[in-house]
Amino acid sequence: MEYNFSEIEKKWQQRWKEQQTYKTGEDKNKPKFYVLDMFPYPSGAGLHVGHPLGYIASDIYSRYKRLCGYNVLHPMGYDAFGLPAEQYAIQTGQHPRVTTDKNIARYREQLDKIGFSFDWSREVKTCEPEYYKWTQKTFIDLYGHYYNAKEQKAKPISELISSFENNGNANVSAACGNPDIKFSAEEWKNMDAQAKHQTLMEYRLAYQKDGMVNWCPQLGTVLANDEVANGLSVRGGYPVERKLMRQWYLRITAYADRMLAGLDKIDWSDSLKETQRNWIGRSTGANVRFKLIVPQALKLNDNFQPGQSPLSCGEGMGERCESLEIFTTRADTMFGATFMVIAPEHPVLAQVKLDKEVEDYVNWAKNRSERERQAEVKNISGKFTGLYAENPFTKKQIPVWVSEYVLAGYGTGAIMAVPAHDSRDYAFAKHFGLEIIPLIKGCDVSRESFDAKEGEMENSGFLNGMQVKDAIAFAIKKVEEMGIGTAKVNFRLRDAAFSRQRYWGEPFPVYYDENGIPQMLPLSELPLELPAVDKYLPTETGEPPLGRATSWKYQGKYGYELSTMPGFAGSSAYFLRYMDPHNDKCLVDKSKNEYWRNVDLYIGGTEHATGHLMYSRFWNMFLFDLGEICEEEPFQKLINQGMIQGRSNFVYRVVGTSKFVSLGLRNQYETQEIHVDVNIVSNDILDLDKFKVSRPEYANAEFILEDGKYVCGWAVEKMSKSYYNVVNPDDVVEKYGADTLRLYEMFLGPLEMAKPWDTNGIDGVHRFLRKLWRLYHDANNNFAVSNDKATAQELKSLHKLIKKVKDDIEAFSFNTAVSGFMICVNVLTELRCGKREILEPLTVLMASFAPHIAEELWEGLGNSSTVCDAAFPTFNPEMLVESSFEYPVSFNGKLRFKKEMPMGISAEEAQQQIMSDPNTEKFLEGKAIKKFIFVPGKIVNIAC
Ligand code: ANZ
Repeated sequence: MEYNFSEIEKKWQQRWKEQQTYKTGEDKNKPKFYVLDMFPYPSGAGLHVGHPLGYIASDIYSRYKRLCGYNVLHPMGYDAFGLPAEQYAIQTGQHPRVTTDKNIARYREQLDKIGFSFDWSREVKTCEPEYYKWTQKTFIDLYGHYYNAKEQKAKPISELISSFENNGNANVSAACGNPDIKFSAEEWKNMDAQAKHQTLMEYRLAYQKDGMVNWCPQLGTVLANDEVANGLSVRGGYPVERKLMRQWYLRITAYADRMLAGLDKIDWSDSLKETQRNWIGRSTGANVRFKLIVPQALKLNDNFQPGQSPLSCGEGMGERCESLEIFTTRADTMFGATFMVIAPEHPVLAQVKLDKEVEDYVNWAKNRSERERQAEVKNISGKFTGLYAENPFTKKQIPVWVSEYVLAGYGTGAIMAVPAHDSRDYAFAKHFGLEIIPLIKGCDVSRESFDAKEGEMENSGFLNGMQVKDAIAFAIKKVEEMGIGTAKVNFRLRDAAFSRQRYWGEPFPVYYDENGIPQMLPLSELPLELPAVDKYLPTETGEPPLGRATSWKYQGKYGYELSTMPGFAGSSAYFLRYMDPHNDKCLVDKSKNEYWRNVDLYIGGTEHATGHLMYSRFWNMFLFDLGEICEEEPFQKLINQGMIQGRSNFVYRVVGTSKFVSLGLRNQYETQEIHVDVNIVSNDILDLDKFKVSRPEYANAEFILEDGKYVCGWAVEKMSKSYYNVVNPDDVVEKYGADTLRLYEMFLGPLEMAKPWDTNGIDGVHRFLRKLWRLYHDANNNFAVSNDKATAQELKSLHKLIKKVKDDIEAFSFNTAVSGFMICVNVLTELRCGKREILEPLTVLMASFAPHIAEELWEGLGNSSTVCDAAFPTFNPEMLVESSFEYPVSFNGKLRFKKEMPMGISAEEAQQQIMSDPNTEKFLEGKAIKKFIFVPGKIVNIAC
């Protein structure tokens, strides 16, 4: 029997299932290792060959760790809630659950064919009520906690309430949505239920507020920032607008400092850490109040006196303004602040009479998305408001402008503009002809050298002569002394919008009481399951689809929250659930969590850098604060696999005809390049018959061939249906087997690099497996392995491989490991090595990469248990020490032949061996030896 991969693979997949080979044990005496893949969203298109890349790498690693004696947790599941199933439901009326189940079944079938070592008994699907029950419970806990900034930890809201009752909020150090609220114990006690509720909302880790959201009318829902790209929804590509809506939020900003600090403790790539650092965007600086000057003409009425109001405009967004509060990271540049700019949303604008022109501008700018407004300043826009402010350092009056480039949601929504040292301010000043004062010695503003981080201050009064860094600190101190501001840390990170106006997501465990105040369900009511609805569209009154379930009420009378949770809810704790997937008492039992702790190796795509990987770290830290889990960081090591791109093929139609010309001849004609399905092309040669039946218009196609063949052109592009370059792993498995697919995906190149799927090399990998097979079989294909002692050369080749495979797997360099296998098998084939002493360890080495063939060979070698339970071979460095040397043997200085002799051989023994070699007799040509020269480890020369 030749290497019959299809039979072998079926046999072992069946056997693994029957014997539960991949069921993870709970032997606590063994060290644990947790290997996780980012679980897939089961889309209708099924898997293409790009999807399993990361899964194959993690599978190799899992199997390797098991061979090294670890208890390995390697689970898989589905991120099963999501938009495509719902969009399909809207179009067809089919319940998203049905589509989702169907897609999951297809994914499972495809995954099974590749021979992964997943423990399917631990499968988690986020759409299952027994799982989302725990997502709902965590939401209730988030609602019931606040962030104690002093202890850097989430604490029960009841503690906060008792502080309020005793001392008001004066001594409270907590993350709060409105730092301006101040109240005494007395004031707290006098608040009515509604006011208390609103106050607590400013502290809860899950809270409601009216916020500007990304509203996508076509999808009928709000989207998170990372679900929007260039003003369009990532899924579907529909326009997204800004809209004010009451939403649930998670106070992820409370954890910003801990999330930054945590990055130093985990083994992620520098670029990924940098992406998260930028997303969190910690800036240190100061908030400074500038005195506002309102000309008579702008006053709304004669009594208008902005100085009367105790409130200042800034984060508090008070009703009246006496001053304009700005946030700056460069307090040292205040002497160069020649104008101010405020966001179009700034509340001061509502308190003064604006010119029609200014008002129109404000309305226009407000409706532009944050992204548009932050885009590179090409068309600089802005208006002078008519207001002035006083620069607190220079005491000069400076104009206040309004412009879209200042964002309402960052800092205080107002800036001091320092055109000499900030590039956007510079561009603005140049455009509108505003004053520019350089502040750092040698700074050449005309050359736009804004970013003079180093240097000595000038034109800066009391800061003159100082270095920038010291000047910043001194300026902030001065601001604080003058009582016009304080040092301030700002974050770019925003709280996470947590409501979606969709059907196919986790329902909130929330109902509204008779006063419209949201109440959490008691735990005994969980899970709150999705109700049935007649359509998956918003109601006629614009409520989310859950509003269609008119009798869906708590205790028959209280309306539930009608939005559902976003996609990142379910993926924020799934890795914990795998540790204890069937527990109906809690998300994960403490003892199980203490054993499995966190994920040792997480493999997945870079697209989750700021979404899932931020939210899940936050969620995990919160559960850690509750004492539910024992590790603060969920993913110790993380690797991003590179994208597999498609390799598209083209045919060239002679314009206006149904003739197709081969690549090499196409320049002789006027042609049109057309994508052709890569599945009817092999090694860039088109299958003509298949082409003719691929589309009706090709039925009568004629071909202009090169050497009897039609050669296609090619290009590397995204793998996409529209480019006809999608390769289904099922087809590869069918043709070559799963082991070839696995090896080939690894062989394509370094795991973390993007690379094209190029089937041209797949035959070579397949031939390698046949060669491996033949080492264990005789010419009649009978299993034939001898018990003869291995030679030093054979052992050397094996041990070289042991070392390489171990080092390469540990460095995630799977492509080089595959070439190591190829080299070793070539050497063993040349040596005709069919010895157990070599082939048995070789089988174990192969087992992580090509598990089916390894099992078959392992069984052939007489083993009755699975190769997964073998031990990874031990590397013996002594085997690599050269024990013999191939001596060049010359006659009168002319090299005639080579002879292998032991390293430590004596001159006499060497002479004896050379003399008895039949070659010697031939090259002596009957002459007598005059002199025998022997240089150990170098040469043999015979003078004759
Ligand atoms: C004066 C200045 C001089 C500034 C200078 C920078 C350089 P990061 O580091 O990102 O936190 N800024 C503050 N609030 C803003 C808002 N809402 N919209 C747009 N820009 C805003 O940026 C902080 C700096 O960005 C602040 O420091 C402020 O400009 C501007 F040579 O103040 B700076």
